[in-house]
Amino acid sequence: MAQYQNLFTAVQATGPLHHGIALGHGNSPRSGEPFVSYWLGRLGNAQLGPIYLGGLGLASLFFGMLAFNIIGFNMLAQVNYDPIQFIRQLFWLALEPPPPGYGLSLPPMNQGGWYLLSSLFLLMSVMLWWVRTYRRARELGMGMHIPWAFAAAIWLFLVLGLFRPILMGSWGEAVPYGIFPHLDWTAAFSLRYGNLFYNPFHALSIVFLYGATLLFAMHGATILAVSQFGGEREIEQIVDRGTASERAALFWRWTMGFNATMESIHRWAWWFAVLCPLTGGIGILLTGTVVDNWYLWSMKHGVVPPYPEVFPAVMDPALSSGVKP
Ligand code: 07D
Repeated sequence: MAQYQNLFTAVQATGPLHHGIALGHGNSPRSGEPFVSYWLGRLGNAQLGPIYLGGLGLASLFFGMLAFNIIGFNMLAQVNYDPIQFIRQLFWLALEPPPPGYGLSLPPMNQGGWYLLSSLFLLMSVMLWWVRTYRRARELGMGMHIPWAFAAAIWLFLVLGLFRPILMGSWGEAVPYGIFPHLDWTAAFSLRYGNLFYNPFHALSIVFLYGATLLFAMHGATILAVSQFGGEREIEQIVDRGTASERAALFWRWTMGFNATMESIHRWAWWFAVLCPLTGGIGILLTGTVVDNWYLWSMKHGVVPPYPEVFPAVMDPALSSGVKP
């Protein structure tokens, strides 16, 4: 018997085009004529638009485009404005922060000045977008869960690019813009501070990263598995017996003895996701400011056993001259 499957066969409910609820006083009009696309409907809602742009959205896009263009044109200049080389070398190109010697002062434009300017614009863009999420949620009478979760990500972004460089006294500590360059920075950062795996907040951050992924997989799978009983009407079913919700809950109670509720699973997921950048930001803020070498820190606090006596004493490589005794 053919069974209803929903892993790839998305349900497409198409009705008349809908412009969304009426907007109150002080709102901008929505832009764009909405239309329906079958292929978009395979991924999400089939209707595209209208979008609410508003003043904040426009301003955010404006500053975001400025940042993007400053980064892009700096990279283009590095390949002598050769479009072919720009494409070929794109993953290796970078806009780097100022060299450490400039501290927190303003360097010449080609010595990190462009980096600082683009960072300012990127920051303005992200902050304006945050206010936009806040205001749109308010307008729809929603809770503030999305803006506050976004704020947690912005916390890590600010620690990496603003708070820690200021505490360290140098813009040179900030992360370069570029695909491989930012990865190289990440690896170099870990090596410089004695392996980030030994930073307990990095470990916690990974727990929440993997944990959020696992919870989302469990929840997504559970809801798809009971969608043939109307399981996507998650919250309203919580109060009913014999529903998709109850089957979903029973599945987990049978297999692992405990189950979240249709409401609490979302709180679990929210906290795991939010705690990932929250703990991560704490870990980065402590690195180089409070702790200089996470491996030595871990040995001192009994997290890792010291090397056996057969080896010479381990010392912080950053303190050594690099010359073998
Ligand atoms: C970065 C912040 C939000 C970003 C915002 C950006 C735009 C862009 C662009 C206009 C993601 C707004 C910007 C929209 C517009 C233009 C052009 C969120 C961010 C708001 N690690 N590690 C983490 C693992 C190792 C290192 C977190 C795993 C090595 C450093 C996470 C492994 C080394 C840092 C994580 C592993 C190392 C991290 C990130 C395994 C060397 C961080 C969480 C299995 C490679 C960051 C405490 C996140 C952090 C971080 C996972 C290994 C270095 C949990 C699984 C040992 C330096 N690592 N890592 O949500 O918080 O990021 O550390 O090996 O700074 Mg790590």
